[in-house]
Amino acid sequence: MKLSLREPISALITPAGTAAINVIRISGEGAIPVVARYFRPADKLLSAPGHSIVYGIFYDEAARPLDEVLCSVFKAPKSYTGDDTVEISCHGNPRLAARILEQLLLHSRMANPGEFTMRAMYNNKLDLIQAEAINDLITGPSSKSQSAALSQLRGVLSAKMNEFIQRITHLRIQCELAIDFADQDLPSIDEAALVHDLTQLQDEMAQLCDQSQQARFIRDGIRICLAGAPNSGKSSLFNAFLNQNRAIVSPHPGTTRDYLEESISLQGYTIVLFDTAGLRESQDTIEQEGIDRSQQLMQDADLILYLIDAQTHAGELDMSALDSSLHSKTLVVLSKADLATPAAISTLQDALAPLTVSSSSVVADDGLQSLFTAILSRFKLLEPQFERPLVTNVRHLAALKKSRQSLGKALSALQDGMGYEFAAFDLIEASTALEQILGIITPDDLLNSIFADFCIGK
Ligand SMILES: Nc1nc2c(ncn2[C@@H]2O[C@H](COP(=O)(O)OP(=O)(O)O)[C@@H](O)[C@H]2O)c(=O)[nH]1
Ligand SMILES: [Mg+2]
Repeated sequence: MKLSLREPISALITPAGTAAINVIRISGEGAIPVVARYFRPADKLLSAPGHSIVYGIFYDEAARPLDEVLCSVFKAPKSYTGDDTVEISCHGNPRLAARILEQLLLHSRMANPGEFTMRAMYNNKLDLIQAEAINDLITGPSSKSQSAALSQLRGVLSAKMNEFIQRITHLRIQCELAIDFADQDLPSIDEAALVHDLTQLQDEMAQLCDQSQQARFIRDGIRICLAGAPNSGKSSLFNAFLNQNRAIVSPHPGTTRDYLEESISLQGYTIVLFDTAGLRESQDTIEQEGIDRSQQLMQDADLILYLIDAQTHAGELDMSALDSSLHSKTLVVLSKADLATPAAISTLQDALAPLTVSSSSVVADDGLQSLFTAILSRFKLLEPQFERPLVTNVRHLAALKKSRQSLGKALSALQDGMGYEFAAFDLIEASTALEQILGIITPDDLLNSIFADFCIGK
């Protein structure tokens, strides 16, 4: 899909529905005269400076007044898109907004999803990372995912990518000089320094890739599965996390058969929490199906909270129900801590080492605090995250990995004495991958698919 970057495009930019006001945006060459066709006083709109608001009446094609509106005027390049833009605020009746948009569409085209932002990118108002951050900022489910998006919008990650590109370019120029002057009697380049810089760059990229796992937790939330023997207190803990009586709590083992799923915010991070059927051998086919589902949820979870009743130790022996491959993502919770002595808890804790153990009580004051801290520290989410660049987007991560691979190839080329030509070629590949992250050179198809995820009006 090849789109003209000049023709005016329009869309409703507030949610379709009854509200105090609705806003319709038109942007592109001639956007202001298009609105002026339907707006009185037209001359006031046509002569309005950028960043001003003009009050007037919007008429339809047949010169019937439709609504009293405010037109916010933005002039190129000082607008969201970088082109002339008018945002018409009308009364919040969806039919009115539709009528106004209808008139504008006689002289403009309906904007595609994300097209305003796409134009902003083509007009160098923002790079692709920042454009994608805008979508994340709109759709981010938690305050932390929004902070991460905002930091990307403010250019923290872009700055890092640009720095990487500059450093790669610097290395490439040295390789190219070495090629050009190979047969001359000039001082040769310092190959040890080149290898050193290249290794350093590769390490920094590797670190950024490693941190992306954590970034995924910030962006998409952490999937936590409650598991353990029947009656160990899973449903009670589930309800305590949610702060409501969502799951049935009962002293009868085997109450929870199907699983329950709810999203909550834990200190600004999204947690997707699953309450599951207790793990035990069961003759009941429905309960057994529930237990099979619990096993599957444990496989898919980022963290398993495995509950052991601190008083009765019931479930302790059932640790065998937990596949040993899952131990590394398990946090053992000694539940009902209010019913056990600190000494008993500490003995249990020692017995369960080297697994990480925390305790909880849904009846004691602050009985969940140490568990919350244990969860967040496990994902290294206790320190502030957002001053440093974070790769939260899979597309960015894939490109970063590709770039790091190319650096690795360049390094081997140098170390194996294959010649600077090879190293220079690999370095070009390495920076190309990063340029794709920023949208400097990104194929149209990819751009279209990225912006297709946006909502219309953005
Ligand atoms: N004193 C105390 N009792 C609890 C606690 N958590 C759960 N219980 C009780 O333990 C029983 C089983 O709880 P439930 O949440 O249904 O366990 P599940 O089968 O693992 O889901 C219920 O009678 C709860 O009231 C706790 O922290 N302290
Ligand atoms: Mg239950």
